Amino acid sequence: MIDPEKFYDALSEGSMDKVKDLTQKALDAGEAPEKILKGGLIPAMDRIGERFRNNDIFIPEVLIAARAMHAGLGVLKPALAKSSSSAAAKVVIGTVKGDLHDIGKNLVGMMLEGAGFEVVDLGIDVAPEKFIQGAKENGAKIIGMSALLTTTMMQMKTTVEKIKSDGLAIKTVIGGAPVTAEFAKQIGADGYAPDAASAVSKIKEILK
Ligand code: B1M
Repeated sequence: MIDPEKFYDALSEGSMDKVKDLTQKALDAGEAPEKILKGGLIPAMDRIGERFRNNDIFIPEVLIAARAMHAGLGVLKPALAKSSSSAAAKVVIGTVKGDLHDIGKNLVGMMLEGAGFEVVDLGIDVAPEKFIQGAKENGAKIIGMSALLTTTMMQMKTTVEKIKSDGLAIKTVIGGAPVTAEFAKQIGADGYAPDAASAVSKIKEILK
């Protein structure tokens, strides 16, 4: 049984040990890793975001919550990897230039690895040229971009435009809280996914 309140309390305290413990206990109780994510960790982080928006907490608190979230994701990673598998193809992922948010991007990476993809994670603050260079160097046919800020979303457009103007056969999938399917269509991206699990299905669909 996943108790979202307990996950929220542990994230608010920034307690890596508590978050790891709760995650491990849920796994030991037979809960599916995806359920622990959607029913525990993600709603807890959303509540942290809500309090941040309301100026109820500030960046240091958000940072320690994010660190604790990473600790929980670390416990889930092997379980997510076991929960599904598919053909290995390379996917380059990263958070766009000017953007330092990496929790969602890391989740996408984990789910892709869990689905059998080989993930090349370029990290945060990735410029359009770096995405393209990363894909070329690794022979990846698809780039996954994440953006959490309305101000950095346009970096996705720049990357898509550069891929097209260079005539490269590289597909793009985008996501992140402010990103929408409509925006993806507007900028000519090949796909949009609202969450990490759908990013996997979208990438599979595009590579088919
Ligand atoms: Co920032 N931040 N932050 N922040 N932060 C947001 C995004 C914000 C919405 C908070 C708010 O105001 N309520 C707001 C953005 C407003 C806007 O642009 N509209 C904001 C702001 C303003 C800022 C700063 C500018 C604050 C400041 O300095 N004044 C600053 C910017 C720094 C920068 O990037 N240059 C900043 C800094 C930070 C921290 C460093 C403190 C920290 C990041 C730590 C880290 O990532 N290591 C942080 C955090 C943690 C957040 C919130 C609270 C949580 C984000 C998160 O990790 N969510 C966030 C509020 C919120 O979103 N509720 C907020 C959990 C994560 C699992 O969700 O990343 O959305 P998410 O990923 C989802 C989907 O979006 C999707 O899958 C995931 C779920 O399965 N997805 C993809 C993500 N990428 C995908 C890619 C895909 C497909 C799906 O395909 C490739």
